[in-house]
Amino acid sequence: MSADTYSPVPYRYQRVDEATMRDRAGDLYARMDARRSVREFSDEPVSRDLIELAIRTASTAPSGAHRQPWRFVVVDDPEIKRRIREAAEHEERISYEGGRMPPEWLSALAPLGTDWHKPFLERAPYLVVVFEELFGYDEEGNKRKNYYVKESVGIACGLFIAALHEMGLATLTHTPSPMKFLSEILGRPKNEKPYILFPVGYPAEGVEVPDIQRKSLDEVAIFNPRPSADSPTE
Ligand code: IYR
Repeated sequence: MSADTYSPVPYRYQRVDEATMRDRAGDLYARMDARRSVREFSDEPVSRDLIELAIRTASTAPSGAHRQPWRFVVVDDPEIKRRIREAAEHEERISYEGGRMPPEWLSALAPLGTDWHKPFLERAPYLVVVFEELFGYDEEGNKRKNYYVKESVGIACGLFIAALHEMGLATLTHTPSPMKFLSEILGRPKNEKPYILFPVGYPAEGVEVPDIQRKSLDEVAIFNPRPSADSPTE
């Protein structure tokens, strides 16, 4: 743990020339643009050290007050995976067929072809369940606040997805809802809340994905906007 006073060290920064910057950025963009969420996995095993490396990369994320409020809970035990699938499908069935998801939500999901069946929860070699650490504890056991927890954990999850994709593994940002069963099955303490469940593995042979497009740069990036008459002010 670092001291609770400001004691900076030099940043080992290595500048590269602009051509190299463009090459690297272009290569990374092309690789990331080829990433797709998949819902069907091969049961081919994946070495544990690869999962550990992806978690290390995820854990380089910036976080509020550097609290690093993420926990990556890794499951490859078939019996635990079975319990997770059973509980997730129970909740998802109520969501999809028991009226918990309103028609508008169901129609938003229609192009993704999802339903309450989640066989990937048993078939993928790993389930990585990310928990947000809502608060921590100091040395005396008193509660210690964390900051920007959702933002921090979201950034870590983004890096995790990128790390998996870079090594050729597939995943899915799965959020069975509600997710409380994950705390129970995995015996997590009350200061941790389930955030996302990532099945991780190789994609199933011949897997298909929804025919969806990414927004163009113009749609997602706005340079130097000015106040306008119809922009909301409150
Ligand atoms: N949790 C459900 C429903 C679902 C919700 C959203 I938002 C998605 O982008 C995809 C699915 C499920 O996992 O099927």
